[in-house]
Amino acid sequence: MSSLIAPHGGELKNLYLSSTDAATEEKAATDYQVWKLTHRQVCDIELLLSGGFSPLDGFMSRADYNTVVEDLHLADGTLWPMPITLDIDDSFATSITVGEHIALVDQEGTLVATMEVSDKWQPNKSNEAAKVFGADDLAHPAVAYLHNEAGNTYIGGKLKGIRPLTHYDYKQLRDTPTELRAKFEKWGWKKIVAFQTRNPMHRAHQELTFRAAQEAEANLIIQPVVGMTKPGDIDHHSRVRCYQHIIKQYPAQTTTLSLLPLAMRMGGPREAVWHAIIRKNYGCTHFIVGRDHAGPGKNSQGEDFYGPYEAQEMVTKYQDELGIQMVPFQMMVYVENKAEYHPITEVDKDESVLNISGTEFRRRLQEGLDIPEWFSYSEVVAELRKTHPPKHKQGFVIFLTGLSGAGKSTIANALLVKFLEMGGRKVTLLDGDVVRENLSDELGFTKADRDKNIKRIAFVAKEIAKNGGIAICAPIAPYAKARNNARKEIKSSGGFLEIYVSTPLEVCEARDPKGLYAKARAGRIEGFTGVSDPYETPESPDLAIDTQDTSAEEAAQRIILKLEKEGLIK
Ligand code: PPS
Repeated sequence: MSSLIAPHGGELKNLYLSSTDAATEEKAATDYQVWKLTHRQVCDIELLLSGGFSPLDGFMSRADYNTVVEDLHLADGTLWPMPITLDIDDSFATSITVGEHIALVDQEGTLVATMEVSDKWQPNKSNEAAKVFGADDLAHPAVAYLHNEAGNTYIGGKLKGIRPLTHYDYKQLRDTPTELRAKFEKWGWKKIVAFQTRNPMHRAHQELTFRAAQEAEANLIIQPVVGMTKPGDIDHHSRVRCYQHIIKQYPAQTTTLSLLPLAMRMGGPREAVWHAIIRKNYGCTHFIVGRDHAGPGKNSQGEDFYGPYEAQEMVTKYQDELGIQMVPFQMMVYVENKAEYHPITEVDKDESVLNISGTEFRRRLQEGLDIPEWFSYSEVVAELRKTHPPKHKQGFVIFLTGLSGAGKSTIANALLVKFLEMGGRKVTLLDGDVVRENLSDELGFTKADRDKNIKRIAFVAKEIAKNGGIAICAPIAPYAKARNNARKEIKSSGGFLEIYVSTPLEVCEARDPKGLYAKARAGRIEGFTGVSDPYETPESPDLAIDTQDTSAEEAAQRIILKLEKEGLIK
């Protein structure tokens, strides 16, 4: 078996041209059609060019794609479990022909590589989903990506690398496969165990990796993914600061940290095989595969997509072809009477064990609850608390919607001063009129213009909430779809309450504070909401307030109580 382990990884591709050839190719590329790479494609191309995806020398051809999807091997029989394809949209697909060279640019428009298009085809996405991810189920993030984000056409071809992707963050922690192999060589590291992670590491992970390295009598590399992980994961900037604390817990000279710009697919068993090949390319000899490796969570029936040890089984199946040794690992639990971590399989029946699940950990972080020292290092918890403050310290948006004259602005102003009196968070009022004057002065009141107006308000409010502030919005926002989009957009960055100011049209019209209803009835204003333009009543607002029987003072109090109930204020 050991003869199969390639010390420092075996053959490595390097798809970058020499500087003179790159300069010539860059000139030629001015005549090529340009494809702007998506975020995921940027991650893929970085690993293709640097050799992290060796033996691939470009985005997959149709023949390789087919055999990889059906049988986890490239057309030449080499083990490779994951399709690495370049998906494009319909208009680019019609504009290019096989045999043509294209320029691939990053999100800023910088030329990264050129590709000679050798294949162009329309994949059967449902078949790809079923074969690669085990189910054509949109609850799987990679399947959702495949159907909802990826283009309908794939193109394949060999790449010529012009320049490496630019990263401005954590430069000292980023290594190419060549650089990492050279470090191992220089440090005299012969056996190296790699640990893959997309989560913050706590004590159990530290214990697990330490034991794995000890058992293999090897050095250890913590190689977290910083490209794309599962939607909703903790951002990589926060995680890397946690890993920098964790790394200090290992004996000196034994362990290193290096970031991997991979775009994960959450493909469980296939992904584990893929991760192992990547680690081999980075010069590692051993790779830890734990419980539910790269698991995507539950399917649409509420069941796990993969069994907890399916990834280990698949890596075992292909062990002889891999050239890197798997180190399987069981779940670690804290044994209370021993005040130590042990693999769950080594714990006596009468011993009491403690564990905090990932979901419970996130809940405690959200609620600002205690996270015990036996579970995580205090430096790690402090780091996470900084970027993930408890709910009552996060930003939120109060989105008031209702007819002109319903009382939105009056309530918004009452709330504003109450929040200012409470202190603690910065408050911004985005009132309908004020926004129209400052952000949307070129817009009218057609449906398209109103939708654009709400989109702008949602964008600004989201930025405010993301940075811990309070945004009070008070537009008419007559269309349900635009309001729902605003909720969706903002929810990922903070709290959101939709308050329907439900004062009926007759009352608003009788008030007519700006005389607009009278003008609308007289036909002097076109498309006036409630008179000659629709208002779609919110179906399930967080609160509905009718200002006929509720004063602004009372309305503000009701909103504050609701915020308290939601845990957004304390
Ligand atoms: S929207 O639909 O949400 O984009 O409207 P909004 O930006 O909140 O509208 C701001 C104010 O514009 C005045 N106004 C009109 N309202 C509705 N329909 C028409 N055609 C119209 N023309 C001008 C109206 O005074 C809105 O302010 P409020 O504070 O709601 O009275």
